[in-house]
Amino acid sequence: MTDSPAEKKKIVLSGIQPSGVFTIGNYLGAIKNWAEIQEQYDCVFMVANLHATTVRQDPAALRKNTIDGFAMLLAAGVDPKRSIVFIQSHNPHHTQLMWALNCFTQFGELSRMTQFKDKSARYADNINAGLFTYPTLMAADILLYQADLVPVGADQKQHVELARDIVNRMNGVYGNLFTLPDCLFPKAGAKIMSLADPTKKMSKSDANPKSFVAVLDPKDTVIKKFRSAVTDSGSGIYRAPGKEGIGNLMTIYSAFTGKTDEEITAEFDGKGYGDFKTAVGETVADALAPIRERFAEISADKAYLRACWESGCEAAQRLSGRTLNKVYKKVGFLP
Ligand code: AQP
Repeated sequence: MTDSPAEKKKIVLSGIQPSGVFTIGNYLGAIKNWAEIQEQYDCVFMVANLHATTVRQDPAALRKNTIDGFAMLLAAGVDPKRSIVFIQSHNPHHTQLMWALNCFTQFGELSRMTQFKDKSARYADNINAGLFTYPTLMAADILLYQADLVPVGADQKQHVELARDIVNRMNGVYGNLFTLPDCLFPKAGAKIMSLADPTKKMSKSDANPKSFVAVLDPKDTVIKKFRSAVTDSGSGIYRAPGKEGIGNLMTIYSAFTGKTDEEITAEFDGKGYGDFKTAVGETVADALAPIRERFAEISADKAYLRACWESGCEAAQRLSGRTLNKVYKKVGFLP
């Protein structure tokens, strides 16, 4: 991170939940982009394991997914020397700031969050307070690091807007406590849909493993999953209503090859869905191969991995501590 005002870059904060193994949706929609923006911004990236527990997690699986998720960020090109990379639960400032923010957030505001409404419908037997206050924890994540920009999909925009409302409210009462954050939207075309139901987002916590391709899936599994992807019963590789499955495969193929829709349609002119699916599978598997190899190397070096998350946590706490101290003092908590 740069400290001198002449070099001051904007600060970016982003996180990913270890709620499963990372999919190509997570890779294309988030992690790949994180590796790319490190040059331009001062970045803070975290494995958001606190957020993951708003839904029931098996403790052993959560531990494994947290470690694997951290290793995956490094394998995909997030550089722990250049960016701050850490595990959310290692920094207690997040939950400490969250308390202060909770007291400046209205029940009505949290009730209006569409993700809360969606998730309460999906997990109707476990509508816990954590699910309800998820947006104030997310606001704490952002505000602790005085982030200028938050890379998010459209589904998270409402949460960043709530963080902005909290900033305006608390800055209005206490003076200049927090930077007002903005969304940083990824380039178009990054939303990857489920291979089992192309009208649904590909998700790592989907109970059907055929619905997603994990970054760590071996080559034959990747090809098999693409070959069994749900498509329509027609022919022709182009986008049209009713051909959402083919459209999704085109999005994925395009993201990994840089080819346009027209180029893809021309490349597969006269060929069947089977040929296209195999080509997508092989392309994706080959593109992921170097990441899988780096992941295996990094994961084998447990001491290196631990050293990375410990130094990441120290750097994170150095920054977040400044904000937390300022807030606690202003609110009236004794030092
Ligand atoms: N299908 C997707 N296409 C593009 N981007 C995606 N992201 C997730 N799925 C896709 C992006 O990945 C980042 C991390 O997401 P997250 O783990 O914080 O939560 P999520 O969006 O809820 O991801 P999942 O995989 O769907 O997790 P579960 O199954 O636990 O709900 C975000 O930047 C997100 O946009």
